[in-house]
Amino acid sequence: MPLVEINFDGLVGPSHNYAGLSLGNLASAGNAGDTSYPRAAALQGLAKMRHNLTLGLAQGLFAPLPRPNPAFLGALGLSIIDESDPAQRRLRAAAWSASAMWTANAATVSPAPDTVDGRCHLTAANLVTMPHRSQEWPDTVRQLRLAFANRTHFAVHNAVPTCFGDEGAANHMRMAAAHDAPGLELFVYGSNNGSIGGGTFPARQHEQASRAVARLHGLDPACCLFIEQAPEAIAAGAFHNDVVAVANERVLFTHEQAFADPEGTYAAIRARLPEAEIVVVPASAVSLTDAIRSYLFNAQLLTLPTGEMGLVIPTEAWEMPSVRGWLDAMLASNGPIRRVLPVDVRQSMANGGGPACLRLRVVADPATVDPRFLLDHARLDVLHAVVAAHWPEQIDPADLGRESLARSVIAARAALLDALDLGELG
Ligand code: SUG
Repeated sequence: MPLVEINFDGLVGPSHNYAGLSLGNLASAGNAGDTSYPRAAALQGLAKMRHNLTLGLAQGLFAPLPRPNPAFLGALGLSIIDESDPAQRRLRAAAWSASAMWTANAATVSPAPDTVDGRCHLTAANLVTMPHRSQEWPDTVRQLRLAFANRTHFAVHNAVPTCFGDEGAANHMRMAAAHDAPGLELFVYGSNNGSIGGGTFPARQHEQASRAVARLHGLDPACCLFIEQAPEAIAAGAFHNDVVAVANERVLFTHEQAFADPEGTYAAIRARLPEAEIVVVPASAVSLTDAIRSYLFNAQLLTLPTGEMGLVIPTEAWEMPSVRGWLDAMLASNGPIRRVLPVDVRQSMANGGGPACLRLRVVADPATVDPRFLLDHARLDVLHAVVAAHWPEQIDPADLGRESLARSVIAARAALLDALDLGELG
């Protein structure tokens, strides 16, 4: 059976809110305290999934995790209903965060053609750098173990030890002649926190975490590159590599300031994958600041059924003059990316999550995946109806901890799991 790329998008959870929890993520900080619109956010996400499906691509889904998280709150001596204690505002917001929607951070994935045992390996990401994200992985791994339960084809690993921060596929790229051919896996880590103007942003990906994942997946060391992210990219707000670079098959699409040693990185890629095409956007055309503000690189670079490559970008990128100018010139040239496809995911973008953050790529035969995690138009219609009926219209951060909101958010997720026949995740 054919191995194809399946994009597993995270459905935006009913507790989606803007709490300003992610130091180094400029959108999260800039929108802290704003009113969020969970229903609109989830419908935007579903429209993006439908867009990919309509392009003729395989599309999967991960369900939101339990939020507010009773296990996290309980371990901190806090309770779900808590309307009175402003001192615990950040911890409460952490327990309510819908951040698991950004499934590019759920795990790192090495497809079967790359691994020593010929299985697709997935390692859940520990996400330890941010408290609100550090609580995700035990529930994430439960979901991965259901979706990829077929042990002939998949191996799912627990997160690596929390002494080494791991943010999953957001700091991992794979290049190959084709999805089903053996690939070159690129692990991007930060060894220095980014500092600018007296402030310091954390490097979230530790090199040792990346190396551990490569060993756990049984990768051939000759087919792995460990690449340092440019500290100035972290300082400018690229808290993950996928904010400044994305790869698909033989193409790497990158900002020239993404890596600490760009020329050395390109040479190492070309030495191992001679057919590699590296599309570099110079800072003279799109500054690092514009690249990060627009999320041009937080794009889904996809091989379409026609064989052409398309770039699914956020509308913010299409609307930014410097980015639009560069994209127009690229489309007029003879480059490998032939189509640009803007999508509206503004509610997620306002927390620093673009089209690429919202999906985890798994190269596999869809017939080997639990069908409850795969989508077609009819299942999308069902999800649309559940979200329209149950997701709160809006959340003010001051509402977190309120009993009525907690009840409606918990009931909304239960309705979704029911519709997906995923009661065991309850
Ligand atoms: O981890 N934002 C997420 C965005 C993740 C984007 N993912 C990738 N680039 N792959 C983060 O910083 C904001 C939550 C808040 O502030 O309420 C947040 O978690």
